Amino acid sequence: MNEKKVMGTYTAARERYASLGVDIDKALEALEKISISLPCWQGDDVSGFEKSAAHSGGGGIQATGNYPGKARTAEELRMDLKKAFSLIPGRMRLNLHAIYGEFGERFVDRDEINPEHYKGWIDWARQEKVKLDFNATCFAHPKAESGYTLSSKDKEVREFWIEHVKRCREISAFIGRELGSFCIHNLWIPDGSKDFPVDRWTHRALLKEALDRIFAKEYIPSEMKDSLESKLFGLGSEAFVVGSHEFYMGYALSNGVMLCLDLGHFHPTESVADKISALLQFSDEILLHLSRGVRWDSDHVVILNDEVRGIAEEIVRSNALDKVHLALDFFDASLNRVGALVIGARAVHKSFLPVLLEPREKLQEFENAGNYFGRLALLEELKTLPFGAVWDYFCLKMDVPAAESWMEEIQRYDAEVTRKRG
Ligand code: RNT
Ligand code: ZN
Repeated sequence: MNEKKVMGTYTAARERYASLGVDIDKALEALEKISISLPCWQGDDVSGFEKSAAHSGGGGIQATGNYPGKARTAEELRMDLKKAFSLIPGRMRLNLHAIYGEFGERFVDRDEINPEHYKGWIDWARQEKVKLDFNATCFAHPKAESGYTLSSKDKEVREFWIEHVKRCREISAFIGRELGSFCIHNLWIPDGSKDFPVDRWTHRALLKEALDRIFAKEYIPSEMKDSLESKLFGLGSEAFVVGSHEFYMGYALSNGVMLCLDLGHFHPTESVADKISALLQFSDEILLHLSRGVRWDSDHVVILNDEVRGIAEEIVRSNALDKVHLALDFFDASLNRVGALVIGARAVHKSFLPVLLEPREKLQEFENAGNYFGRLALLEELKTLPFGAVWDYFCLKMDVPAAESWMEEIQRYDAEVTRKRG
């Protein structure tokens, strides 16, 4: 889309918003500050770079599809991510999983990883002006095949994963220190069972004990912050999940750790948006895994749907933009992987714009006066305001392609780069 066209529709939109008393510049200033953490695992179907047959099933994470050209090495993945970043406006973060270390020729097991293995990523992040987040990988490993990791009744298995997660926290702090910005270490474990257990208690008691040992070491929050991610059910954990929402909410609130809410990890009719203003009364920060649940899957590519808009509304209306950390979490192997990242990131970023452009005072006034007709009518009218024209202008301002013009770049990259991979 050319600049002249963008400016034309933007000028008209600006007038329309001005008639409602909305300050577009202020909205765009806030939009510019929003940063979203991109999941490195969308680039290669959660495969990672471990050199071993050890990396096998176990852990309920399963990408489906076989679109050609997934990244096979750290270099390829970084190249793909750079392409994605070039098509996304705003400050970027990259979310790494422990299995994405650069381990050299030797097999390095999860209880042996150290900051050295992530130096390549840190150097790259510094060069690209990207901040990093980190995740322990407690799945896709023979020691996760029983369905239990930190909450396993087998002491050896438990100790192995405790050591892994401790190291992941250490690595996260190292990353944060090196890059001069906090690194969020998120912990999700697959623990649970396909059928109804008779003993839920012991697994939860063991998980609590394991977490206490893991979190015994304190780190400086400006270097690293911990978060805990619950789930409702997963592949192979349909009947019981040890780390349920109540479990982690209890743990997080009583231990000063952040909670991570994944949009795909709740009952389909449950509103994650509604939880934001509730949790933030008791916790300073939360992490969101922006995902899209479809039937039994919790990891489809994020789109601009009502759920995502609802999240953006709640964050902005609660003045919580600096308290809620945003991360995308999906892996879809059935379409161009770089394009999927761009779709998700642009959708989330875009979802904030209509809320930032709301005449909030007016709406608040109606509500306080009990004028529910006014509130509902204005909210309905706001839905069709030309925020797309403002978004296009914002993209140009941020030096990334406006409107659908970025699609061509993905198609070119697909033909010239990713499809040529063996
Ligand atoms: C799994 C969790 C978890 C993972 C990533 C890969 O259900 O959502 O966050 O998707 O860690
Ligand atoms: Zn998640």
